[in-house]
Amino acid sequence: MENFSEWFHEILDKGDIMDSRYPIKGMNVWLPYGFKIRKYTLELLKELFDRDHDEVLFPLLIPEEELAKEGIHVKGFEEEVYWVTHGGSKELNEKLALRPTSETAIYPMFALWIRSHIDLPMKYYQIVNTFRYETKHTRPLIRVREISTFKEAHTVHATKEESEAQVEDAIELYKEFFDYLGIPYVISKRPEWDKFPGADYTMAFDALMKDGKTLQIGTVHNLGQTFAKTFDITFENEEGKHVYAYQTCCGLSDRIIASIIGIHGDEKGLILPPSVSPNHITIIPILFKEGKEEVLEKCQTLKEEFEAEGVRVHIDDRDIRPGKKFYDWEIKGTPVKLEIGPRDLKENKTIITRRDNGEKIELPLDETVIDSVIDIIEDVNVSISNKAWENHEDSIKISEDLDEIPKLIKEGNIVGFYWNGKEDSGKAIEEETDYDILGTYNELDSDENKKCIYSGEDAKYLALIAKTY
Ligand code: PR8
Repeated sequence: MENFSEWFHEILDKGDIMDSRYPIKGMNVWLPYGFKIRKYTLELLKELFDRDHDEVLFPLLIPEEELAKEGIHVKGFEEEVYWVTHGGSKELNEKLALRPTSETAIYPMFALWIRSHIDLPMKYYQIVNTFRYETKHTRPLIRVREISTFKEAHTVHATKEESEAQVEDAIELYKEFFDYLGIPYVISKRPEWDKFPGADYTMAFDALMKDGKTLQIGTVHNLGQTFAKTFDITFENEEGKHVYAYQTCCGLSDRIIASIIGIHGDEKGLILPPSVSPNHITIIPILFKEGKEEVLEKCQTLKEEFEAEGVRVHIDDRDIRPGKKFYDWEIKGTPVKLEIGPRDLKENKTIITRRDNGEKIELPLDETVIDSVIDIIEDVNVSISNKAWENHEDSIKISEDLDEIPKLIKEGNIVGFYWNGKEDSGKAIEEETDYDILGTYNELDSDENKKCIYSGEDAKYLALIAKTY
């Protein structure tokens, strides 16, 4: 894509998704169509979390004392915290932070709630806005200062093994979620210098956008006992001893919508996966003075028949040229357009246009049309996902030559390389290539006999490097 950034902004604007002219940098306004995509995305995610998590809602403000308690954590967020210092004209006795994330809001309460092993595991999630005074270049949905849709889950466990199993479960949950959206990803374990402040380790999902840059679209953190020790989260185990709990957390943001746009879209605009598209079908009536009533009536009956099958339908009956309607819904990425004019009514047919591949399909306008269109919508979901995964897999290259890495990344690839896992060689690889290590993809068996691309020592991992957002 020629100029991804320009294209992305144009889609946000013309697609009625987001207005980025709000007069605070990094804070944007959700527009009606974008808000609907957000709503359907959240519904899918909530369904997954609700299987074994409970939803809660914590306050936005965190007392300075709590935020500062966990040393490594606060250091990681120090430069990113917005502070509330006044109530009216009166200076507050204690500064209050706008949550950059909610560990230090939630964990003091966990300490009050958790008493015994029977209270565990405890699995909560909340969907809130968080605030981070990002110093890097801000971009709507991608890097914002108000993350308006932060989905964070926090879990507490009796044993280390259970917390590790929870990390795996959260990864499975994310996979299921991104699969609904047809978003391809790589999963890697972040290097020590890039893990979440306070975590034992961080697992991250990265998606490759059309400009060849990867976007971290979700993370799962094993927090070990670090926060439990800081916030005194203990429980009485089966032997009657008071011991510290183990914790995990995971988080997703508005970047989910950014990846839907940036992965599926094309030159003509958005291509929405039906799973989160506000309308699965947009009906475009072709209206002339003559036969107008009959056409609109047919559109309405069809809408009701589709809706009875759980299909989301919109009739675009605006008083403008059909060509303009086609153009608008192309930008908005509605999966299927269905047109009906007086002639179609007479001939008992309708034309369906698929947004993903532009295919036009003529269908008889009889009792078979509902099932036929539903099949097409399902096929769009699968095709979008397959196409995205094919592109993604074609863009992962393994290299055993350090000098070749920048060239491969410039061509839009994520590059796999062998690494001894040591920080000094990792940092040197980043410096020499001028790109970022995403993390380790998998651990190598010793009989694979691979050498570290930088040091020549025995490699321990296949790791990934890319141009990141
Ligand atoms: C946590 N605590 O906070 P995380 N704009 C848009 N998206 C962002 C931004 C930003 N400025 N910063 C981060 N993200 C843990 C887990 C509770 C939940 C997105 O983890 O700091 C990134 O996709 O890794 C990131 O992976 C996710 O939020 C979670 O943030």
